[in-house]
Amino acid sequence: MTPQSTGLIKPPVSEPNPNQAKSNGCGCTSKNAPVELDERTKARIANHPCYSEEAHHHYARMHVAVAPACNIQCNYCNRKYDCANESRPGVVSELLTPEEAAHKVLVVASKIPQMTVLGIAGPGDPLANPEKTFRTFELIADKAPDIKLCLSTNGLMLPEYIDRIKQLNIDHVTITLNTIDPEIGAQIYSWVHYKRKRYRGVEGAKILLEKQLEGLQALREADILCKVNSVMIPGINDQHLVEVNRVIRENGAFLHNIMPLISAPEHGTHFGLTGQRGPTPSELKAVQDNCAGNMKMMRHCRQCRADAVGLLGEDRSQEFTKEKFMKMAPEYDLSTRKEVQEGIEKFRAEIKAAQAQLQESVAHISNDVNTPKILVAVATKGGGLVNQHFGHAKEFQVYEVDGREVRYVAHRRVDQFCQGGYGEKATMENIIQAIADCKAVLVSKVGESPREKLANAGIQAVEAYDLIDKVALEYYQEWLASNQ
Ligand code: CLF
Ligand code: SF4
Repeated sequence: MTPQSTGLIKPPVSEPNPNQAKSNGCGCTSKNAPVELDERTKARIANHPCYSEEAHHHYARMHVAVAPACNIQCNYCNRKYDCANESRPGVVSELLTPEEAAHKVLVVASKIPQMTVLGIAGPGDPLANPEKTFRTFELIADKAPDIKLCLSTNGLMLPEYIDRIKQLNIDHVTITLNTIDPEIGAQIYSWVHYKRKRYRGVEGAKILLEKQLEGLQALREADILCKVNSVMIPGINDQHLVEVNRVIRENGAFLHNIMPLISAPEHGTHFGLTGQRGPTPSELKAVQDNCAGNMKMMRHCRQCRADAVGLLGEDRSQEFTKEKFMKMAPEYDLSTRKEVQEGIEKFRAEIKAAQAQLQESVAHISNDVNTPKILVAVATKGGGLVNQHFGHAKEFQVYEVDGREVRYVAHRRVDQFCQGGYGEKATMENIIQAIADCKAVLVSKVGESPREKLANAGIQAVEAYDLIDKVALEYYQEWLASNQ
């Protein structure tokens, strides 16, 4: 079924989105036009680690798992586990009451003052559990007013709750919208439960898709920032996602997060059991690149848990299990949090100044010169720095470098190389496979043995402790000189 199929949901008449790519004047948008944000939007996302790629190096989010029920069945979800629309498949979170959740948020807010966002993303659909979800938000808004509230939903009930969302000052909402075509939707959703009735196939998908677009429009009208998640399912919606991107942009979405389908058979999902594969990293990147000229694309999503805590690349949820956090005092202190966050902002300003200087120093590379693009992997603990030992990395961030720009494109999860002081052969192979398309890996330190193995695989290990942009550009110049 093509996007032009007769079943396509007709999007409502749209108004221009102020944050989409600039038109080139002939009505279509240039693939290379930068997506510029207005100042107000920039301020609204400045410390949201999902909505701002830059912020994710510095600020943390947390989720509370208060919403167990769901009103649809996605073929990539097994309801024994957390909602796979906003969480990593195969994970089970500890369910909390709104009061327990509020206690946990206050505990985390004091232990991790750079935690700026509270999201509710499951373990089912937050709007299929409206009372628990909104009660939790109410408690947080009352006790920790500086924390931004964030909600992720499949969108079915969004039009019904838009006023409540606005009232509660929930400024960021994610809709998982995988298609605008009910025929494609019928291959993704096995049923939709709406107003006490269960609908299957195209009929069910049509209801869901209409509500999702209606919800998206309503968010725009209510001036609430909306991110759209789309799960990329090869052979089902992969070719269609560019069309999805166009429609959501026209209807007010601010950011598009195309996530890979994860369909391990052991998760027991329909797709997992029927052999539906997920996309390769290069297939995912190709679709993201195809959409990138039109609106901001999120590429740093970690498909986190419904009880995730910490920076996006780290998982501190085990430090705050129910057994542990219920024994901790909720010592939320607004002034300490402000102080820490002011320190972060100072540090960010310094990084920005250093990056601006860097840009000046590479400005001599003419824009006319078509310098090749390469990928480099980076070991980082955050802060926009190369600052992690090769052996300690549980993921590598991948950047595309062309001599002028250093652009975040993906992250690759790996098994940690250093395990009790010893690196394992199998772990090394797993790491090399994960970053095989990178020319170099930028790390604060690396041992002789892994350095040699990386070199044998054609990946140069570069040791540095500095700005990611700086180290990547310096390496690029070296690489270019030896490859010309
Ligand atoms: Fe949570 Fe989602 Fe809000 Fe972020 S996560 S509800 S927008 S605060 Fe972020 Fe996690 Fe990706 Fe979600 S990395 S899965 S996009
Ligand atoms: Fe699962 Fe989330 Fe889909 Fe519900 S909306 S079926 S919880 S992935």
